[in-house]
Amino acid sequence: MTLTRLERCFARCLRVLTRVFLTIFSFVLPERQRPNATNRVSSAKNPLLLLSGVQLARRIRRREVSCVEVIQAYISRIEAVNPLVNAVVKDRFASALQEADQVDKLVAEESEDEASLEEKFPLLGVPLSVKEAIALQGMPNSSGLVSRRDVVSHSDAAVVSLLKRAGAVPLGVTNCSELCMWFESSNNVYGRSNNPYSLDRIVGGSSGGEGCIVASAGSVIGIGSDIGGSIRMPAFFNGVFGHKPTIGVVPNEGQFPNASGPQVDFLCTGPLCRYAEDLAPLLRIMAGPQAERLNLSEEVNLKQVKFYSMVHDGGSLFVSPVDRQLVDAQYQLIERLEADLGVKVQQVQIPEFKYAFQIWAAMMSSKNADGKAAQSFTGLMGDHGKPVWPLWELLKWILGLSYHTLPAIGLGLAEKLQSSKPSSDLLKKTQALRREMERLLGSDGVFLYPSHPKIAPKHHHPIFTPFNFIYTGIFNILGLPVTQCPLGLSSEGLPLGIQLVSNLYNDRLSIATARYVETAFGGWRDPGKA
Ligand SMILES: *[C@@H]1O[C@H](CO)[C@@H](O)[C@H](O)[C@H]1NC(C)=O
Ligand SMILES: *[C@@H]1O[C@H](CO)[C@@H](O)[C@H](O)[C@H]1NC(C)=O
Ligand SMILES: *[C@@H]1O[C@H](CO)[C@@H](O)[C@H](O)[C@H]1NC(C)=O
Ligand SMILES: CC(=O)N[C@H]1CO[C@H](CO)[C@@H](O)[C@@H]1O
Repeated sequence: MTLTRLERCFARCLRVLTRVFLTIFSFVLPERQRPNATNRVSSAKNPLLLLSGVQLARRIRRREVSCVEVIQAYISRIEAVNPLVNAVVKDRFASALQEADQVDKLVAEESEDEASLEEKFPLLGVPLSVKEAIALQGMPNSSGLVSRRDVVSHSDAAVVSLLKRAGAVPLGVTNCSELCMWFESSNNVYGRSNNPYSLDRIVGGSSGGEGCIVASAGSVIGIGSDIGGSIRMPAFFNGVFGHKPTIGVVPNEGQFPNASGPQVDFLCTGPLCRYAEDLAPLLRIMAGPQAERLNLSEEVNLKQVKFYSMVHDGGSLFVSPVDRQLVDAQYQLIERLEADLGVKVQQVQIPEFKYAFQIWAAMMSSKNADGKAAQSFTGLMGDHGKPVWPLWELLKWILGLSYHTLPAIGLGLAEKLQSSKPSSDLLKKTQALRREMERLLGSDGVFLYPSHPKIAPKHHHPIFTPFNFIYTGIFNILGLPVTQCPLGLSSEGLPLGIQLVSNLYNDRLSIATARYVETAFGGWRDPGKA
């Protein structure tokens, strides 16, 4: 498809308007008084906060530390950072401490050897945070929708019960964007979350509270969901690891909103974590019996992996250019890979990435094989009651009377304007991209691609760059597994990162690469020391 003149003009106007608005915005909407002088969270002092989930579980099993001590350290940390970042929106500290006590009793009475305890409870006693939209028994299940503010989960989502069974101890639930469809985590139920490295910046979305609390050292492992980058964007903006698994291996049951129609083929539930060594164990547990398809225990020899790299999408008119610092970091990574592993990273230019947004939009609004379309967004905004009328909500919003956020209203409007039938040209492009990526990645390829064109923007700014999510979103259409991996900090002390993509069911390749990158670039950095 060649872009029509109208689209081109629209994209250009949007860019000019963005600049004008951003300038005006910074005057009209000055940020509220900064809550502390450094504008970020303090550093994590308790050494228990600086161990991976796997290491914590090992120490608890060996009775080197009590689970109560670990959980208490995390509760204190959340109490210290949450007034600044507003990531945990409902806690269950008292229950978590009781469960920790039971863990300690179990370990004390356990007659079995350590190995069998590990086998049974690989995450014994490890603190866990959960995105509010994913059901955790006794916790709210509103997805930031005001009409659902009193809905309480009566059971656990599938992944939550798998992680609980593995021994993890949930601390509470974390903020997300309204109906999980925006990349700033702000809504009229819980307010807005702030980036731990710079409180005047976004945490991303929709699993923004997860990215934020994991990066703040208020949690070590967490659960998010991703239909356009909702795990990877928050992981990127907050400088932690986030993995979108191969489509279909991790169960999505028990979240609101859940996928419907064609979206079932794009929505993935997956882990966020501070330490790369937790990625594989988390994925193994979250995938349940499906984990067998991933051969996660198979040793990966990175010297035999074929690496490919693309530093930008080829110049889509809808998307911001990639920040120079991100491009530089990607080149540094290439150099390190070549020097350390003796591989040759091949630069590729796949033309279809330029049309990623058009492809994503067409696929999301198409019908699935049974001719079913997705549940309408305006219908979800009405919580399965009467669909809301977005233009009316916009008028109310201007008067300060709407219960909905501006991005949600905008998405509702966009849905009304969108044609529901993807052009045959876009379908062809989608197939071409799918074939090209599968051919390139084979059974031994990893593709490096920016996680997002911009480093964590200031609050409100994503409204002017709504299509930037497509750097992550395109991989939902392809179903491929992707690990977002931190790549150090920018000159302003904000996280840099990259997406590592591998072929279907080859999650172990992107995860093994993430472990290497963590060693080479230092992984997560304490925001208090940034
Ligand atoms: C969360 O909300 C959805 C939609 O109302 C509901 O179907 C689901 O049962 C709730 N989840 C739990 C576990 O309560
Ligand atoms: C999605 O939600 C609908 C309606 O609440 C429910 O019937 C269905 O079972 C849910 N599916 C999943 C996979 O949770
Ligand atoms: C997993 O291992 C089996 C047995 O070696 C092999 O047949 C299969 O292709 C492997 N799958 C992946 C995704 O590597
Ligand atoms: C900043 C903010 O609005 N925080 C809110 C987060 O959600 C909890 C629970 O509803 C509220 O008590 C906080 O005021």
